[in-house]
Amino acid sequence: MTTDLLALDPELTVEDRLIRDTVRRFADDHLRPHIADWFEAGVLPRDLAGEFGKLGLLGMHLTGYGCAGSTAVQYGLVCTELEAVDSGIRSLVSVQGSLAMYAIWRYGSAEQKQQWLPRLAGGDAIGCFGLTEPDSGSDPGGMRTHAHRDGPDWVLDGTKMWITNGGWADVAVVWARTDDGVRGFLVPRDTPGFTTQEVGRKLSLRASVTSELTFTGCRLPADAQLPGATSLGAPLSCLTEARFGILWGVLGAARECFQTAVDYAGTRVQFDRPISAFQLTQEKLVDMAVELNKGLLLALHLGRLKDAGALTPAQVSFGKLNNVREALTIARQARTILGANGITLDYPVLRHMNNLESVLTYEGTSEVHTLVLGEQITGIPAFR
Ligand code: TGC
Ligand code: FAD
Repeated sequence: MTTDLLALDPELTVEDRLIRDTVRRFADDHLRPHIADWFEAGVLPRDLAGEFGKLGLLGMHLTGYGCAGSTAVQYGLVCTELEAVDSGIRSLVSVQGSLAMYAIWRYGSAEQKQQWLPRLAGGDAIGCFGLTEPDSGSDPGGMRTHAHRDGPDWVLDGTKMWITNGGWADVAVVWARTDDGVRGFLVPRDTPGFTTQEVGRKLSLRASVTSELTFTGCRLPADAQLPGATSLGAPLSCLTEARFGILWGVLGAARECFQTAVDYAGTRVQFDRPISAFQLTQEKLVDMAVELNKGLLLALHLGRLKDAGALTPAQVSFGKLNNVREALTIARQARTILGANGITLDYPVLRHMNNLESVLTYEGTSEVHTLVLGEQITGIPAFR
């Protein structure tokens, strides 16, 4: 029996498979045995960042400053293995590498890169990325957080909401309105006036730190500003990086749900037969396998485009829209196959399903990505 119905595995290089299998082994040994408990308790051990740093996973697709310089496909494969455990674990890695580190790597000064990137790559420091606000999510251009000049300094005021890694972060990459448009700032943890508050009572992404960041008269030196970021396009370009990881990652969650359903259906007996022998169950498993493999094919294609420097943001929207939507459908189908057992934390499917509800919303909702593609097709932006 195989789940690799399109024979995609041989398409990977030996190095791709080595990296993937190393991360899968780490996940089996150190993450999978604990994840249900972490999710139930609503915690994630902070020292995982150091472990991921040692494995070279943080900012692995970036070059220099202790980053591994891996290919986009390799980064995608790692996201898949991490999210097969839990979306919260992939979130930790993608916010660190694709949002916080990428912003500094692409838009930071030489000093900012030198100060932060090696520590972030090693997991000795944690970063977060503050774009969303309580009143501006899909429309980040409506942000209220603002920075104004006071002599050579900047003074930052405002609130960011739903920020992954926020409560842990040693440095926050914060996007704010200025007299000259949107700019990015590096705000160290100990900056007076910078506080964080955890978002509680979550039913999704429980094994992830999600925080509100508040900035009250935060005085920052002139060199806290990211010199290369000169418009809203800068944070949006970071989102493209993170969305790329997500379109691979969710296939891990989908794979875990699919495999759980196949295993369960093979051993669960009703009406004197394993439920996998019923045509209706087989139809569900086939639908899941078809979408999972199509998603992988899409991810590999987009990964190769990215490695060739030819991937466009709209193509990333295509991948994020399709793969998250299909992963969620796969999780829901798996849940039905597990019957009542599917609602517990003894199996990963409802945990994944709940997580995927967040993934459907963050990094651009399915509606936003639909409108991005709608604009590609018609030439008419329908956002406003
Ligand atoms: P618009 O006028 O279209 O664009 C402004 C400038 O940005 C450029 N641009 C992009 N560049 C790179 N990548 C992209 N994806 C880009 N999208 C737009 C654009 O070309 C333009 O450049 P220029 O040079 O002409 O100025 O901007 P808009 O305000 O109309 O917005 C368009 C829209 C709705 C697509 C955008 O606002 C959007 O993507 N909204 C969704 C917001 C979002 O995804 N937020 C995510 C926050 S971070 C997060 O969720 C982390 S989750 C944790 C985890 O990842 O694990
Ligand atoms: P809204 O923008 O208020 O949208 C609500 C609904 O309206 C959605 O269905 C949306 O698609 C729809 N809608 C909005 N505009 C339109 C339109 N023009 N046409 C049709 N429908 C529309 N943000 C960060 O900056 N950093 C992070 O690290 C981060 N981590 C997150 C972690 C978690 C667990 C979650 C849940 C969110 C996180 N976010 C983060 C925030 C996330 O990016 C936003 O939730 C997301 O962009 C959507 O914004 P919103 O929740 O304000 O929803």
